[in-house]
Amino acid sequence: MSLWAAVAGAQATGAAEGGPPAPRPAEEKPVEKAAPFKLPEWLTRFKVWGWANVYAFPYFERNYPDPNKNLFRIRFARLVVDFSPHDDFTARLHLAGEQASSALFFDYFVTWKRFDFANVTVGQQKIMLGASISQPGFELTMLDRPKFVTQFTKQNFRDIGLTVHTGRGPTPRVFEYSVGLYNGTGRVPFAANVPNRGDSDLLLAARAVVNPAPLFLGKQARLALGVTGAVESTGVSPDATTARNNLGMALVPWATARTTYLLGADLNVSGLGGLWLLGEVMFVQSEARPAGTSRRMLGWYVELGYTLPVFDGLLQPVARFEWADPDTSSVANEEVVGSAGLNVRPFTWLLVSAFYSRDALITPTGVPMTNRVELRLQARY
Ligand SMILES: [Ca+2]
Repeated sequence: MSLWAAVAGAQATGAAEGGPPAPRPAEEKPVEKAAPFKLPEWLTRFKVWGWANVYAFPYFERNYPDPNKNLFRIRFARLVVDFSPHDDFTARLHLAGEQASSALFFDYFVTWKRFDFANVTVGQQKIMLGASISQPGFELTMLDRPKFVTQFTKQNFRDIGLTVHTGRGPTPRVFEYSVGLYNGTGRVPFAANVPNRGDSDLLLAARAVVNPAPLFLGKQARLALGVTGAVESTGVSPDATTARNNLGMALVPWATARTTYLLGADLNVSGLGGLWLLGEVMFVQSEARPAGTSRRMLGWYVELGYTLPVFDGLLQPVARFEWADPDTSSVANEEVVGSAGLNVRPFTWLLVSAFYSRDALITPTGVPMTNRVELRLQARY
């Protein structure tokens, strides 16, 4: 026994050498405490979480064609199960209840995380087609993503395939990337038929982000510049339903084989004294095959927010301006949206927001406007 162990042992019994024996409490019976309930080890490797958004439309111009006319609707209702059977692996099942669709499998994939600079994700997953799409739904500063971001890309931004990417943990990074190859069919609804596609009908997507802020502005700061590129080849003639899973969704008007290219650039500034800035430009070109018609689309937006240094940072005024042209070869078909609102976070799990937006559709005969007031209640669990 070493000297330190001997001293420690003596102190533990209250009988250090040369000292009086420690008094023992008389007649005290040991109290039997119930052992705390412990989950089996394998069960702790599951994490179940999600979020739900309820929207309300207290003011909405009902002459405008829009499917969201009800006073209340559920925009997001999500349940995610992450299972990590081994430190190098994560498996995810992401269930979603979305408007105009029944419960769906959004994500089901496995990620191999052995190397932080090259994680590999295989399965159905979200494709990182720009800054707005890369944001999780529960972190959206505005009520929703810009309308054109959804229209220019694909339904739910998901596809089946393989992605190699940098680790997606909370540690800030100076460089992030993702490169993926997908079958281009899009998100596969549960038990629904999916059109067959030729072997060469693939979607290739790549994104890189450089964020030098952690090097000189601290770990929380983000000054990130991103670029995104994607190309998709579609061999079958998409109909109105399946086209929603192709790049450019239903904005590409012809039902024939086509090749579509997407290019995007974005800037995100956050973690600097309450400032939030997100700007993005996106260009899409689709070409019918074997040759002939082509369609070009261009859109951009700027989003600005500021977390006020009062009430423990509870209040965040936000605003966004977005402009989109779904066909650059024709005039008077552009759409301009301006919106402003306030986010309130009384608890970390609760977000309450109010937004006003004004949507202007430029047409050859005039500029019809739509004004609306929308409320958001988001709970995370
Ligand atoms: Ca135009």
